This record gives sequence, structure tokens and C-alpha cells, in this order.
Amino acid sequence: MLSRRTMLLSLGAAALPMSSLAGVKALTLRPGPAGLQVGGKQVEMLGFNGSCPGPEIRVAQNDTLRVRIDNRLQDGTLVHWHGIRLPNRMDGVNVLTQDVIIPGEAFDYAFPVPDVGTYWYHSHYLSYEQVARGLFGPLIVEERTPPDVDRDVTAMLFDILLDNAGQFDEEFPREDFATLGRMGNVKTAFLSAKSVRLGDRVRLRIINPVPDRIFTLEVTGLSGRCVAFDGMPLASPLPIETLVLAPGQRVDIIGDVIGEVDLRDAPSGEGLARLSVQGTRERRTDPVGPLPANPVPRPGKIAQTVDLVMQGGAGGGTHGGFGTWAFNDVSGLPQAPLLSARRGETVRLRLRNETPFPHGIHLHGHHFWETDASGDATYLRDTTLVAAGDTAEVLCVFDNPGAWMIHCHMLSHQADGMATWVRVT
Ligand SMILES: [Cu+2]
Repeated sequence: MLSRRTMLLSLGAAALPMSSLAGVKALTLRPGPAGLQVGGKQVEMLGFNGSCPGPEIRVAQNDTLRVRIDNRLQDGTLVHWHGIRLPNRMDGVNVLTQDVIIPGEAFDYAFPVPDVGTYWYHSHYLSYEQVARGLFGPLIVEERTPPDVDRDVTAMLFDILLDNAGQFDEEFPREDFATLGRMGNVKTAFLSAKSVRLGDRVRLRIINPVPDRIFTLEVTGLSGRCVAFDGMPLASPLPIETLVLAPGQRVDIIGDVIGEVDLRDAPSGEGLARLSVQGTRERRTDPVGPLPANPVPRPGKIAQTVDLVMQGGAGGGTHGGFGTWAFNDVSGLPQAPLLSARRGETVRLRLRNETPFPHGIHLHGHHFWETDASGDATYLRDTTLVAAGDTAEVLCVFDNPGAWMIHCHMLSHQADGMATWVRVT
């Protein structure tokens, strides 16, 4: 008979509790120049490790991600881990959480990733320009038990403004900052795969990392469901219809390949990217079901209701701020936060858009619940799109201590005033 000691030795690491199996993923990202092929031409952009968009980071849920940012740019930079519920000092926000990483210097980010799903990373310093130039990349948090799919494909949408010589347009006209933002003249999408088989079950992760454009997409060739918004699994998957992605937003689809998979810009009908079909496999018969939820707290009793009024823009009337845009009559980060919450409090945020333009409002360090007309929680998101003249209410459980930015993710709007912050103690 085996003694207890022998048994433990023979079982080895497998006998340890799950929590001690959490690992570390370590890498270095070097922001610097990167070339990009657009329409058969090499465009000088920025990127990470010479790649534009930056390399796809994949990390398992609850593992710790360690990333050294080794700044090889001529300018300062910072990196924000969009949608990850991380410790405040790792959030990558100038003034609020850290100093800018100056050229030639490095900064070490390290944080556990509590939620599975589709996230992304991007420059959060002069972001209207650095993101436009390509400083972003996908960040995927994988399930320990992944859903049953044959292929897991990432699609980074892209919108770039080229000049007459086919190079990145260096102009940032003032008018752009006061309207819809800086729109590109070439729309495309970068796919992490080129082909799939007919009958494959595919998870397609669509990310809108562009500075200002709201993408309206049609996805054809996949029969399935939308299973997640902004990384967070939907309790009831939705049909794949026309998808609207504000800057910063993500949608995950799981579907079976029934033909060539096309991503198309719906308004123009323009093709953005295609997964061609090579080979065949027998199609699954089971329907696409919901993915397990992430450990995000449900809203409790509402402790306070706070208004965030969006103001300004061309034709948007006057307001009290110094910039083109303002929140609650203030342009840019105010001394005092928009709100202070005690850890664990549920806050109702009333997002009132008094401008003639849509805005995608992004909160750092948390996800919040969008609500329906009766005020009930619907979808968990980190960025919500509020149409011109509309009011939207979201519910947030502020359970992550620190100073967290809340801003418009149309980066031209953020640059010209649409930013504030919340304090969680
Ligand atoms: Cu905006």
C-alpha cells in the first residue's frame, strides 16, 4: 500500500490546487517604426516589435501578464490594456496612474487577467495620433477549457488616411477634431488567418481599434451567433446581423463556415477582409450556445445617480469648458473627479449627449451594464455608443480601487476635451 507521502510525490504538481497553477506570461514590446502594406504599397507607420498592428498577445485566464514596454519612439508613450480589470497603477494613463515613458526608457507592466475574452492594447499618450499611426494590438484572454471551435481568428478593423503619395497623412486638420473625428480614406481589416474549411466552427473576434470611425459591418459566410460584446459573454447569444462597433468596442462571433467569410463595410458595401475556403469538414449539428460568464459583480442597490453631459462640437452650442468638447462644462481632466464611489457601490451613470455627434464612452478598470428602457441591465460593456441627442443609462459596480479615466473613445474628441475621471476608495 502506498504511504500518503509516496502518493503525494507520485501525483506531483497535479495534486496542487488550481490557484497555484496560475502562470506568468512575459514579453517585451518595443514601440517603434513599422511598415504596413496597404494597396500594394509600403506605408511607414508605427507598431510594436516592428509589426503594425502589434503582435497578438494570448494569455490564459487568471495568469499574470508581464509586459516590458521598451520605448524606441522619438516621443513619449504609454500603453493601456483596454477592457482588462487590472490594478490602477497598471492602467497606463498619464497623470492619473503613471508618468509618460520617455524615449529610450522602459516600463514594466504586470497584472493578472481575471476575465476571458477579446481585449486590446494601445497607446494612451497622444493617442489620437499614436493610435492612428498604428500603436495598437489584440490581447486575447483564453479559457482554461476553450469552447469547441476549429479556428480562432482575430479581425482588427483599420481606417487609415493616406496622402497623395500613398503615405500616412501627417495633417491633423482642426475641423476634424470638432466633428466626427479624423476619418481615413482606406478601410480594411487585418485577419490572423487566411483560410478556413467549409464546415469549420470558427470563433471570429472583431476589434475596432481605430481612432474615430464607427464601423457598421456585415459578416457573411458564417452561420451562428454573436457570443460576446467587449470581451464579456452574452447570457443569450444574438443572431449575426449588422454589427455596429464604436471605436474601442469588440464583438465575438461563433459560427459554422457556409461559404467564404466576408467582412463588409455595410454603408458602402466595400469588402474589408475575406477568409477564403480551402477544404471541407463535416458540419456540427449542435447549436452555438452561451459561453460561461466572467466573474463580474451584478448591480446591487443604486447608491448614487450621476449625470455625464456631453457638450460641444461644431454647431453644438456653448459650454463652460476651454476645449471644443466638454463633459459637464469642463474640458479635459478636472481636479475633482466626476464621482467618488466606495468600493462595491453600484452607481447609475446617466450619459446625456447634447451634441450633434455620436460618442463612444469608455470607462477604465471596470465594465458596466447597459440598460433597457425599463432600466434593467442588458449587456456588459466597457465602451457604449450614445447617439446624437440621446440619453443612455448604465449601471456600474465600482469594485476596483483607484483613479479611473472615463472618456470618449473617439480619440479626436478625447484630445479636445472629452475626458474626466472617477475615484473608487
Ligand atoms: Cu466623442
